[in-house]
Amino acid sequence: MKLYYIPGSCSLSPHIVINELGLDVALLKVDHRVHTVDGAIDFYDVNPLGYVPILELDDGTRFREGPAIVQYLADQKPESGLAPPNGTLDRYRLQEWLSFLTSEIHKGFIPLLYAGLAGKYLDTAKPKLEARYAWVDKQLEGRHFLLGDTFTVADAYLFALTGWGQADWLTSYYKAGIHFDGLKNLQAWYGRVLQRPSVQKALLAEGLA
Ligand SMILES: N[C@@H](CCC(=O)N[C@@H](CS)C(=O)NCC(=O)O)C(=O)O
Repeated sequence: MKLYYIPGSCSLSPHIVINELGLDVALLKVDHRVHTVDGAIDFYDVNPLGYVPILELDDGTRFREGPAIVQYLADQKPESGLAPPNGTLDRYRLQEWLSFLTSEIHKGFIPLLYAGLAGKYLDTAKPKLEARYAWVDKQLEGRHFLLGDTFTVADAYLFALTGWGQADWLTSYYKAGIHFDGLKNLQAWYGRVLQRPSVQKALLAEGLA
């Protein structure tokens, strides 16, 4: 398999999941400024929509969309517990989280990114995203991870997104970072996830450690 990724982007989520599972996946870095892979392949030939993550199977089949990709990966080794078994209530709970993360958090960051460029939207977009994070903080009360005691692909996704709130390398885009100061549960969760060897390995490989 191959994973097309942009360092520090949402593709960090499947990258962490691959490390958790110990899967043999080649990492192909996309240059987001010119949309090429290794300076040669036109990334629009891989994904006409131009975005990562893309997972390519050995037979050439390609998957888009992070939430689908991480579930596909987790299902390669169900015993890992990274995704609860299909058809169970917990699996739908996981999908509930992945949908929330993709629409309410992931895409909640986008207006901030453009706000840094255009000087607009911050006043409405930032408080909304901060309110979502405050809600996540409450959900983490008394829990180690989003679904309970077990780390799942939803934690990998939230980790990849949450790094954007304060990332130094994004300050050229953001006018202001997201502040997590009062969110004790979120902070403790972030520290726990950060310590995982799969996460450290992914951050190192993407040049973010
Ligand atoms: N709906 C997609 C969105 C992925 C996405 O937003 N990817 C960003 C990085 S986080 C990207 O590749 N942006 C580069 C571009 O669109 O040119 C998913 O959830 O996987």
